[in-house]
Amino acid sequence: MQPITLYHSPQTRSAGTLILLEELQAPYSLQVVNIKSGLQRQSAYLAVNPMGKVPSIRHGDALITEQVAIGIYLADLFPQAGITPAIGDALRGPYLRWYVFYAASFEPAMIDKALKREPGPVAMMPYGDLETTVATLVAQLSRGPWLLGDSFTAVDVLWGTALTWMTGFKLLEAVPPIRHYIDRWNARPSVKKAADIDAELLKSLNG
Ligand SMILES: N[C@@H](CCC(=O)N[C@@H](CS)C(=O)NCC(=O)O)C(=O)O
Repeated sequence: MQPITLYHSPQTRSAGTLILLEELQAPYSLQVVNIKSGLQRQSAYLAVNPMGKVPSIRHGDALITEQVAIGIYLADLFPQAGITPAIGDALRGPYLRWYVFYAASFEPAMIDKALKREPGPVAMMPYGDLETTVATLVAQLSRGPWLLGDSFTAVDVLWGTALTWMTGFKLLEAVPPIRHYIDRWNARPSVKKAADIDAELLKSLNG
């Protein structure tokens, strides 16, 4: 296996990738890009991700950006972890659906809300309207315990981390299906492990 490097800044979206690597028990090394110091806008990192955003990963010679692409890629690389519905598995389609729904609909809706942007006409918006977007998620989570039902999969890593910060910032109301999902998510050892890694990194960055 070629080496995997995660470009990571503590307590950002790249924490989700860190947790996923832990869930997958993947070998990896960390390259810290402290976004508070503006390293993401310097040429060394822009050569990795011209968008100046984390996460990014390097796997051998391949650079992969965008947390959703990284999540799908890494989960496919380590099927032995048992959290990746394979091509041909009945859960594969729904699995991809919820990955893409996050990036294409849910997060844009939440950011529009956070920035108090006036929503455009429903037919023009990639997510339609905020209420339907949130209701679609809540209906799915109500089936529980995980997004795809009984099986915990890699897509839960994306949603667990995102719903934790979105409810933490009060962008999203923690109605019971969301709250119970977040509680289940935060009880996973990988979440604690990544939080410990971030705490150590923050100590050295601030110290
Ligand atoms: N579309 C990107 C967004 C990543 C993103 O927004 N990352 C933030 C950290 S949470 C970032 O790198 N911000 C630094 C900056 O823009 O200066 C993804 O999904 O991976």
